Amino acid sequence: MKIAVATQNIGKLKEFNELATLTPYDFIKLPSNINQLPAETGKTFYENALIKAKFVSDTLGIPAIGDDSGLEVDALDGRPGIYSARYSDTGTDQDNCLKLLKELEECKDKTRNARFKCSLVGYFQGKIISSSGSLEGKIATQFKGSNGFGYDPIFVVESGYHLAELKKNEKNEISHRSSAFLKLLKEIPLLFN
Ligand code: ITT
Repeated sequence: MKIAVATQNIGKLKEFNELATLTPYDFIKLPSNINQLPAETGKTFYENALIKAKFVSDTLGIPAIGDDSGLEVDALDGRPGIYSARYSDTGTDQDNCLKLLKELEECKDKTRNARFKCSLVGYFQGKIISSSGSLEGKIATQFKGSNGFGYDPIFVVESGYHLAELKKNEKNEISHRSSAFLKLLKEIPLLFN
């Protein structure tokens, strides 16, 4: 049973592949004829995940799962939120992290509480399933670790480690993406019925 993972983010894809080993499904990456996903015009993680899943499913004719995720920082009223990938001018992971550290340094509110959110939406022929997950933590003052992707080097989890210091199986034990994935797994048969 093939399901396309509607993402161009290699970091997300690697985590999906690791999670998928526990399932009976064959999660496939985007084929080369899909080299761009539609504009993320939604106002929520859910809406953007649905846009990606529907586009890929309709294009390939098989079920697809879209992942829209990001970081909500309390001192910044929830920003960057759904704009996490497009936060800095370049949109690179490094520049996004640097911009966030600078903004927090200049911010009056010195609390550094934040959370990752992940919305997963599965789509096939008008059928929709969805789930979400979150991971609480704090924004560090500097980068640490070389695993993971995105904001992982500056996100500190309860144990005191930066997410980028964790091995992929350790991140998958606690992450916003894995908790959303485990919930979605129970619903996936609905897409094939
Ligand atoms: P696709 O739309 O192709 O899936 P994207 O990177 O544009 O890829 P999003 O629009 O969902 O995906 O943006 C999510 C951003 O939030 C992502 O680029 C990361 O910077 C960040 N992010 C999401 N999950 C993360 C995680 O587990 N660790 C670190 N950063 C994460």
